[in-house]
Amino acid sequence: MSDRNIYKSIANACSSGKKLLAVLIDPEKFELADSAAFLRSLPAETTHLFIGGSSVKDNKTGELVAEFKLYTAKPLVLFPGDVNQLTPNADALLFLSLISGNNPEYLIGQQVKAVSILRTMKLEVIPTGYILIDGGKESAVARISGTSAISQEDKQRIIDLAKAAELSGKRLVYLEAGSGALYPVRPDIISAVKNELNIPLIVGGGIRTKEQLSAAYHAGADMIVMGTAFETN
Ligand code: 1GP
Repeated sequence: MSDRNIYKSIANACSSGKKLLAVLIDPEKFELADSAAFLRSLPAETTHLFIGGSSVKDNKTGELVAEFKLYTAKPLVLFPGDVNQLTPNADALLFLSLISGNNPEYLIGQQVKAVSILRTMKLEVIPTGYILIDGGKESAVARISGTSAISQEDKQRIIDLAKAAELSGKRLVYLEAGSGALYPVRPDIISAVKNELNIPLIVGGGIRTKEQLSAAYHAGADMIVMGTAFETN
């Protein structure tokens, strides 16, 4: 457990216009022995490390968090696909609700299962509205949750979902095109959502180039999540 207030630092960055960059590491696809070199190789702009995957076996998440703690002081934030990925040594947890889909297991089922685990952990829990948007191919999130991504043509629904998340008490909204998406969430969607929100906006999925990164920031993303770009490069 950490005594840092991760949410407050994200919200402060958001209100002062500082842009945040989270690098996502999937413990299932990562060699622990590479930790030190990997962390050294990240761009200086990296502000957070997100840790999670669609399905991670055994205690790989806990092992990865413990190993990373040896080499970095950056906040380690859990971004879990399910309750098996909760581990006490992280700095915070994105408590995700997949509000774009109608699968109760990912709207509230996993969250209820998490409670008895979280009671033992004292993790900082950040309620997050998670919205899956079409990125040109079926994502692991869609496959595992059995829900469909929202078309980028359905802009008003994306805006309304994001606002509904805020009005329901979520502290963050995450627009997700899916890891390895062929194309990211369109800038005009990001700016329309941002215009409606009073809480920080995270955008991820399919962002690989500096141009895509700055387009998403310029449109209003407070934090961008990149995973695949750092897996292959
Ligand atoms: C996935 O949004 C993240 O949950 C990151 O996506 O791997 O495409 O960068 P990429």
